[in-house]
Amino acid sequence: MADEHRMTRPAFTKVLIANRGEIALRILRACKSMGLQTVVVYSQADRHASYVALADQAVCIGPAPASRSYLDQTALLLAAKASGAEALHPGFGFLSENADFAARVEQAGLVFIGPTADNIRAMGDKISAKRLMIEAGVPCVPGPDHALDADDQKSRAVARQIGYPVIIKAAGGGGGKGMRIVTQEADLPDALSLTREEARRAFGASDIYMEKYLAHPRHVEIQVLADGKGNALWLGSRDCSPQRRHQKMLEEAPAIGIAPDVIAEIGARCVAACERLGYRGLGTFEFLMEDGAFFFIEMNTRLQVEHPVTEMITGLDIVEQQIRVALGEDLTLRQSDIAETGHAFECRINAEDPETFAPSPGVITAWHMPGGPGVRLDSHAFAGYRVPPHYDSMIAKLIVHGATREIALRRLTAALDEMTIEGIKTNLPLHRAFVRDPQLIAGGVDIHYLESWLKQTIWTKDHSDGA
Ligand code: MV4
Repeated sequence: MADEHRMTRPAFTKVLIANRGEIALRILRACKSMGLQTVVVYSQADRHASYVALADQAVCIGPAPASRSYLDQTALLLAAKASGAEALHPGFGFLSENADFAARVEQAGLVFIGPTADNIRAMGDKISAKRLMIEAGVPCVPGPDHALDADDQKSRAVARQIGYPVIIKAAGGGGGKGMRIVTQEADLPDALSLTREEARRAFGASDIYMEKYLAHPRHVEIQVLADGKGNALWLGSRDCSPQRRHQKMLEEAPAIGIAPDVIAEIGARCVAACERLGYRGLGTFEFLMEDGAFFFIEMNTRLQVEHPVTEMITGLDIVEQQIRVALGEDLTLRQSDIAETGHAFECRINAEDPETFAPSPGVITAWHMPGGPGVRLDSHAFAGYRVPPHYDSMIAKLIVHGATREIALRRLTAALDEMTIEGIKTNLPLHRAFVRDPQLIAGGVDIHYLESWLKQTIWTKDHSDGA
């Protein structure tokens, strides 16, 4: 009887979208396709955003600064209560990987569309995450799976055993914050105390750990989906190596140059880790790949910016899948149902000066978007839209798919050339030049490639707007 009830009555019918911009619209679209009611929240700076008018309900949660709106937990919970929402989708960034917030949402009687607070907490501590991965047989970077001792002599022995260069990381860090490379023993004591102090200040916990430093890896990640009831799937690989200051610029799926049996083995290990953890929802296992070997570095417990490239090669709506497992549905998909077809790229289009990377907020005066087979554009922007200065500068994602990497890359190049955005500066000219780079075309560039290309290439002459 109870089971029958659960089958017929969904856990929620109204979703509050606790985010903004492109991803708020993406989540809104998924909710609408599932027949779910939608509530969007917005700051005063976002009141004219397109998705605010498209949602069933909209609630202003505060002034422009994120700390007083999208990061204001109490305001979000009040908006949920006032609007009658029964679930909350955090999107990415903001509160999406805040375990305490996930717990508060659940305590308020709402469904958090994401992993459990315990899942988030376990992966948020990079040392505990590494230990769990080792237990599940996921290959990790050489180095201990415990925090470094307060006695620096012991750390010196650890570093000698690993071999220089080593990297010191904060347990509470991730995404490039709180890490330091050490190339020789003489530099170790300062690196240890500086990273500890940074960790204490930034994350409130001074635990640090040590790994072998990999000098020229690619950033390869595995998308997973789990229902928290023992069913987990891996949804292919992505290569997100082209980045600047830990901001990804171009992503593709699948990651090329990896033997199918090698990536399938890594995928199976990620699935095993999810099953051991009782993981629920979407997740990403991040790896560094060097000389054909894989090394786990961290797990992201959220929907990611680059999820569309996975959607393009698998044919799945992974936001819908994420919402389905949050509804309490069992995964009915099997690993054998997951097929990767063709190749996909994503360019992150930012409102920024393409040479200085300074943000370029303001009114978009012209907006022409590309189309045609295999071309997808995820954006909340339009002609007349004012890009606010208060948030992340990403205003659009151009995603293309093709039967082969070559076809997809040609479609990407053509689509970038078709696109017009006027009134603000964007990184479109940079993308147009980068997709024409022979090394990028060849594929398999490492995580440092874009930054060195930027230093060495005079790209502005050839592919600027109107040139
Ligand atoms: C590393 C590494 C080299 N060796 N760990 C940067 C962000 C965080 N996710 C981990 N990071 C790195 N960890 C070892 N043992 C190099 C990086 C790194 C990086 C990783 C992925 C994508 C871009 C990066 C840029 C600089 C450094």
